[in-house]
Amino acid sequence: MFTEGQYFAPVHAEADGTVSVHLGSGHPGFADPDYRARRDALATLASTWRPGDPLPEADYTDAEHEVWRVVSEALVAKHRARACREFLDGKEALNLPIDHVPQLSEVSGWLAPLTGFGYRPAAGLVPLREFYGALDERAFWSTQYVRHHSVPLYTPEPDVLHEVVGHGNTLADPRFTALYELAGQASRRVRTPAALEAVSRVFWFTLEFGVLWEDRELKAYGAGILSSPGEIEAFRGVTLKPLEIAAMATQAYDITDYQHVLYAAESFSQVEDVVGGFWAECTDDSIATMLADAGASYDPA
Ligand code: NLE
Ligand code: FE2
Repeated sequence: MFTEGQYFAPVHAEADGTVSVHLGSGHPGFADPDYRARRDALATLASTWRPGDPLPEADYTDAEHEVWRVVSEALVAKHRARACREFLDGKEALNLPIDHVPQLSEVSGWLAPLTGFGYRPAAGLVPLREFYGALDERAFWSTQYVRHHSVPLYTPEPDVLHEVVGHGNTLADPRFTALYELAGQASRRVRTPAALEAVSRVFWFTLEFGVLWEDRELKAYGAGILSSPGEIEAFRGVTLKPLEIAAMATQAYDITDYQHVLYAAESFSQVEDVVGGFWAECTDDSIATMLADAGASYDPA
C-alpha cells in the first residue's frame, strides 16, 4: 500500500520491545540474515527515541561505511554535472564525509548554523501528517539504515544515503529549506486526506524528483534523483512536462522504479513561485476546486 507516498518495508513492534522490519521476497536483503538483523537493530534503535532525547547513534559496520563510500564517491562527479546550482551550494556548505556514514546527530549539528534544520530518527514509515508537520518545525524524519550492498546505484527505499546525501545537501541551503517549510505549513493548514495527498504528490514531483533548466541544461534538484547514482544518469531521457500543480497533484507514479514522467521547471525561481506559492496558499477548498477542475475524483472525507 503506497498511500503514504513512499516505499517502506513494514515495521512491527514485538512483545519484547524490539522492532522487526518485514522485507518482502523481492527485497535485495530478503535472503541475507545479517542484513535483516541489521535492519531490525536500527529500527529498534530509532523506535526508542523520544522528542527531547539526543539522537541515537548507529554503530555502523565497515561494510556499511563501504556502501556509503561507493555511493558518495560515484556521486561527486555526477552531482557536479547534473545537480542544480542551489544543491551544489548546499553541498559545499555541508561538506559531508565521503568515506564514512555520518551520524544524524553530526549532520544535524552541521545543518543548525546553516538553516536551523535537524533530523529525527525514523524506524520506518512516518505517517504523512507527522512527516510533513515536522518540516514546519525544521525537523526531518530520517531512516538510519544503509541500502543493501548489492544495490548501491538505486533503491526504492529511502535509506540514510537518500536522507543525508539527497535531502541533507538541500537542507543546507536556505532557498531549499524555505520550500520544505512551506510544504510543512501547507500540511498543517489542510485537513482532508485528499488535500494532504495533493500536497504530498507535489512534494514528490518537486523536492523528491524535480528537475529544472539551468543555462539550457536539464539539472536535478529532487533528492530522490540526487541520491541515486543510477537514476541521476537516466533522468534526462524521460518524458518531461511543464511545472504545473494540478498535473503533479493528479499524476500517478511508480515508486519502485526510475520515474518515467518528470516535471521540468524553467528555473529555481519558478519552483519558488509556482510550488512555494501553492504551498503558501493552498487550503482544502482551493485544492478541491483544483482537483475538480482537473477532472480528478475528489473524496472530501
Ligand atoms: N532511489 C533513491 C536512491 O536510490 O537513493 C531513493 C528514493 C527514495 C524516495
Ligand atoms: Fe525523500
